[in-house]
Amino acid sequence: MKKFSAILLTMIVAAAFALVGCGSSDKGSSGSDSSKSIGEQLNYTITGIDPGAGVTQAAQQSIKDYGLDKYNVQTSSESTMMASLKKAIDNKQPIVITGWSPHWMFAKYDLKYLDDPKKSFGDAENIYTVAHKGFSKSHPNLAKFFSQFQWTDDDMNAVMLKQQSNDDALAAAKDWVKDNQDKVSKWTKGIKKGNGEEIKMAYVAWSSEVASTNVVKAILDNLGYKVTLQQLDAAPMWAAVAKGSADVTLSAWLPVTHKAYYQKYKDQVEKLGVSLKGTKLGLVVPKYMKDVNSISDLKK
Ligand code: PBE
Repeated sequence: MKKFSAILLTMIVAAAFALVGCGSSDKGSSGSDSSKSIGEQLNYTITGIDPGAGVTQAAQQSIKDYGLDKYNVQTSSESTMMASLKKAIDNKQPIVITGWSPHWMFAKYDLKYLDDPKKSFGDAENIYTVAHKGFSKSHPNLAKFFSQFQWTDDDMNAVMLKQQSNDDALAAAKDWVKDNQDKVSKWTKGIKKGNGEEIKMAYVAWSSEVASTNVVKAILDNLGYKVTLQQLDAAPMWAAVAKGSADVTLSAWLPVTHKAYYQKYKDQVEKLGVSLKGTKLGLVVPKYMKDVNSISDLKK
């Protein structure tokens, strides 16, 4: 009899443990478990993009600058990072990503940049149009166009949002070009029409660059040029422009983000202009992460 009650007691205790166990795993699947530290909740992971992106290097630098010793930057691609962000937001879970502006993420979600007093992510910078050296001599007309092509955050955001709802990035860009002829006519002022002349543009599959590159293709194709686009990772993209297998890129963030690439190739390339002023990079979190406002808060 004694033995039987001992078994019964064991069973009750086991059942109770099982219930508690269920309860805590429920907690894990929705919302954050606030008994854990911020680092534990994040699995010590900064969700990032491609290894060749400047923002990836800056995130790695921030780990050093702020002593986030246990953290890692998980590299993937922008689309994978954005899918992880969506999933975290759907479940109201904590996440920290490598963000930048302009980007459509800020129109779609309630997000905030983490303060970066140590400037691991640098200051505001510009997006440059960079060509293979000698381009402005061999293509003065197109070089003039590129020097005149400068737009704003709002313009780029409008194109990025159109491209979010249209899988055909070029069709979305053409749409925007059609509706913004006042702007286009300023960029094409004094530019001669092309005669099927070919130009190769290289870009990286970042939303900001997909937007600018397709808009320029739409405009120049309309003018009678034949623009071909080549999508590459950041390092081969810079190499392609340097060696001349691509003519031009609109994907050069300077002076900081692509500093290493520019230093490497500066004798083989030339700047044609600035297409957008005042960009920003940083670590970005959903606004519901109320206790995390600066990069050093990730240590909590
Ligand atoms: N980005 C978008 C790039 C430049 C353009 C911020 C992801 C980078 O980090 O290299």
